[in-house]
Amino acid sequence: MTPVGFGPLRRKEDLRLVRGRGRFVDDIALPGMLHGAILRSPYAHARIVSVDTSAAESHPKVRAVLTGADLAARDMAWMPTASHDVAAVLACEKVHFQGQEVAFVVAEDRYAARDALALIEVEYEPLPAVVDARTALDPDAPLVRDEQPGCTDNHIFDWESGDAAATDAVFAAAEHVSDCDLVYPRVHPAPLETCGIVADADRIEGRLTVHATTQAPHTHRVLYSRIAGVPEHRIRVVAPDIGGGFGNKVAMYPGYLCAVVASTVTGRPVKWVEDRSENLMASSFARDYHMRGEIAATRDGRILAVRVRVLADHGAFNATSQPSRFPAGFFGVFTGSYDLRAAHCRVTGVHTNKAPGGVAYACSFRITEASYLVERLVDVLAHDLGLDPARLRMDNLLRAEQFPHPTPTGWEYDSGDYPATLRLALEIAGYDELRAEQAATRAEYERTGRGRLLGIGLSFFTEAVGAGPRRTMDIMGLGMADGADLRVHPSGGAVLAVSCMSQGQGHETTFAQIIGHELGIPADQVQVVQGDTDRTPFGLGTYGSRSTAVSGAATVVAARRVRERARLVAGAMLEIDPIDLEWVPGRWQVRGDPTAGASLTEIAAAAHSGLELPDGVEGHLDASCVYNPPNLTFPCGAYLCVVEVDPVTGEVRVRRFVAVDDCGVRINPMIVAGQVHRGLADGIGMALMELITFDPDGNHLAASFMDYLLPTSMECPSWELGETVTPSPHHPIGAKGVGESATVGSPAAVVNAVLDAIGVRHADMPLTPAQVWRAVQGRPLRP
Ligand code: PCD
Repeated sequence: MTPVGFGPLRRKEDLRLVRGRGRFVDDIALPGMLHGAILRSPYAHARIVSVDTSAAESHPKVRAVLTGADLAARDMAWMPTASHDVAAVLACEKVHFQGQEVAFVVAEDRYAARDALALIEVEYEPLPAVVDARTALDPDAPLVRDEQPGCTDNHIFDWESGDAAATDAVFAAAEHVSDCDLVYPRVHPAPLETCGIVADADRIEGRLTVHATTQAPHTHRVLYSRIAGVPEHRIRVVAPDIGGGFGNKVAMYPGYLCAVVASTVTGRPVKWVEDRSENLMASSFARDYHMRGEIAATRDGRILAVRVRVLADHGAFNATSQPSRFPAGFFGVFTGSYDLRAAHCRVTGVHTNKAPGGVAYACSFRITEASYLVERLVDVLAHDLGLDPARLRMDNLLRAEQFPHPTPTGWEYDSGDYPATLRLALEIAGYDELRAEQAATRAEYERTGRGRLLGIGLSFFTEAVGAGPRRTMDIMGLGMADGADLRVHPSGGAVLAVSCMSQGQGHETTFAQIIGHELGIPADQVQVVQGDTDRTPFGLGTYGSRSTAVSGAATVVAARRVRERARLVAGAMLEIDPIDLEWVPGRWQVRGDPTAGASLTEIAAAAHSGLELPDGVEGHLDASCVYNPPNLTFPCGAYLCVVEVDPVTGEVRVRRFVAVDDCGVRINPMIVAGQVHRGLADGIGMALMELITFDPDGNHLAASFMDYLLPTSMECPSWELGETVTPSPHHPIGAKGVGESATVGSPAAVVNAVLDAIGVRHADMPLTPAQVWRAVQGRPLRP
């Protein structure tokens, strides 16, 4: 028997996943299945003069070749994006970035499809490319989107948040202002499993079945329907096991649509799975924000206001996946965790000749950038004023009694005890002893010119996760609410169907635990169904750490509805007014007489039996819920990183990492710890090694894991975790999301630690040995 309710329960899905019995998209083989491959542009910017597919078509194993013109004939050459733009499915008149999709070959096997790509003749007329966002708005910049009528520049949007006048006034009167230019470089979610699809268009039944790597099966079904013109009830989207998403599997990619069209054209199922380079070059990137931050304070360190100017590089198509009214995502939370008088930011989005996207890679829509900005600014301020960064944070954090806290940019933080969280992190780390050790190693270094420098870096973050409410948040017009359907069988076991979709987060376990907690039955008596639009209720899916906050809440409410139905049935069974029954986990019993009652198992049997039920009581115990969250949940955390830097080589070793997270009530603390470990590794990766970069012609310089470095256990210390618990006041079990928290909070802690070690005010990520060495030497840094 597994335990009932919340607690560190081993993940149910691991039974199959750790034995190699997971079933991923590439494991699917349908009878007669063909294989697709994509021809991609070698140029970042070029006009397409001609495309000749005849040689490829005559390859003996090739069954179809699709070009932009073929898709244009079906009105499918362009698809809508979640950010009010369109993106090319297959390029027609020109290519906009290196790796852009130009043609799709379908053949009897993957090798033949790949071989035939080489037989396609494309004549390109290369054009100058705009690669650096900082030059994208220059009057002579090449126009990325000149195929769009009326295009005169590379400008996408201007967006602002906060009160400009009030902020300017605070700055004008402030005793001290610190500022800093920061780049949050382009990085990639890089899930271990790349993106893929098996599309099966059944001409006889007129049905389209799609097995795909998608974090949002229902949203994808709506998109297939809108783009391909097939009604939703004839489309089934199935997400099987997914090998990591991290936001990379939220968007709709050209390869998916090409496979759908190819299956329609050939009448056979078509599989397309991208390789690593394709994933790194062409699917949704993240970040790429150029930020200028200013922070106003009193001379003794009372933070008053923050002012920010951002240039956002959205690549060739504005294909950022985020709620449609938030062009810069939730960047508005750049005020961080502090008690500010005023704040204002202005974000300008521009096109460049780079892959489209700007995905919420492990943060709720641009909060990683926002959190990094403010946590770096606070350290810059500490540096400029000669204050201790821990003290400075402690003095300025929002206090527990200030919640719910309306921020100067219009958010309402739901709950938190920030000082307690920071205090705990400092305590676990032994902050004062660390500072003493740092002083000793520095003195030693100055005396001998040898040794490593110790650095201590802090960050405090507030995440905003669990989008909607649907009143203000939608993706392409679909309000951000999610459903849960709960069926209780005659034997008392249950099947829960949810609209969210696990990519490794362990939903089969945690969602069963939620039911277990609410109904008092063991989690192994609850089967969780997800990732199949034919079998699950509608909802927007899993990203922005919204599953627990939204689908989890829907699950709680559905379970409580089941409990209320069970009460009515128990009343009939016990021949007593249901009012006189009370719930003890797993059982309705007569108030004041614990011996008289019925367990949920007995009630379930009775609910399906011939028992005479009162008028209006339907029988069975099934219930469902569509949950429209009243607000986001706002988890927080205090992180402390200790590094050792070799000033001679620039090498950084992360010696310790303390992470205290507050995600409200924890359903499964073991899974939460795993989620935090994952995000901390992410932070080390982004801070020290991950970078998608381009040469001036727009050639992608990080298209393999030889160049795009991911952190491994070798670079990670043994994590030291702590927790505080301030339940979300509006979530039915007080839980807040946590999946992305550590990715949001950790980069700043690592960067702050490295810069603290070498005594440098600012240097941009990634802090590779070369970058650190330049910083130590006072040489120009990587731009
Ligand atoms: N939890 C608990 N408690 C609490 C919270 C939470 O227990 N309080 C748990 C749950 O239930 C789950 C997990 O934990 O199981 C998580 O959760 P959440 O926070 O709600 O989240 P979700 O929604 O579920 O998920 C999502 C996330 C994201 S978003 C991301 S990036 C990442 C993360 O998740 N991804 C991933 N993590 C992970 N992991 C893994 N393994 N894999 C993956 O892929 Mo985005 O927007 O998409 O970018």
